[in-house]
Amino acid sequence: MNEKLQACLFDLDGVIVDTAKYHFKAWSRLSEELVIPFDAADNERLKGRSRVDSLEYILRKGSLVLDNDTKVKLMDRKNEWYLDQVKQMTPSELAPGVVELMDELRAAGVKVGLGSSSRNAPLILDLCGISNRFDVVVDGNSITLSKPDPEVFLKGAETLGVPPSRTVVFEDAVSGVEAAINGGFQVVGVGSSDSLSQADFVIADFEGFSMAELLSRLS
Ligand code: B16
Ligand code: MG
Repeated sequence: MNEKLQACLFDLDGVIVDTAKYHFKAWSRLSEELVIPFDAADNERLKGRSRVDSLEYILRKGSLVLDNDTKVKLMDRKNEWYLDQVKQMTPSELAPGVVELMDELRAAGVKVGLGSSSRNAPLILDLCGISNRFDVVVDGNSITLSKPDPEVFLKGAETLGVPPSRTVVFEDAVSGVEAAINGGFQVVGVGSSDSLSQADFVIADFEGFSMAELLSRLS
């Protein structure tokens, strides 16, 4: 076993699959109904944040104060619209190269886990046919604190029995990169190096990215 790499935790939305576009459509529709402006920059800020944190952000933006029951109803509606799109998902939406990397890691004895804020993670994994490829799944159903709190990744590493310093997190969101750093993990940003500059290093995508390259770029 490699000493510096004993486990990898993958974020879901934006790393394994590109569901940000579905969140964007659903939050845009809700914001439109509430007559609150919502654009791509807002959606970027919500990446990795929980459903309730996302709604609170939009309400703050519109200076709208609502009671708890109304907030729950709004979140349920947003989630219905989100699920209308998610239910059409197939394995063809998996990020190219990500499953190959996960399989390579596991074959080399590196544990592989999911660390996602999404409560819809089990459904998405199932639709994409990858539920059985993880040694642990930690998602929005089993955490109480949203990224940038490190709870989701700490729970994953603890369940795997691997210290954070020997675990690499793959993240597409600024809040997720911060969560990984806050937990003492090494972190690979997936996406743009402009916004994810806090990560140890950034890859644009997983195409052609191997375990050998990961090891060579880890400090
Ligand atoms: P849900 P990740 C996050 O997933 C998304 O990035 C974020 O946009 C979303 O609000 C959050 O999950 C909660 O999702 O409404 O499906 O429970 O990136 O942490 O995998
Ligand atoms: Mg994400």
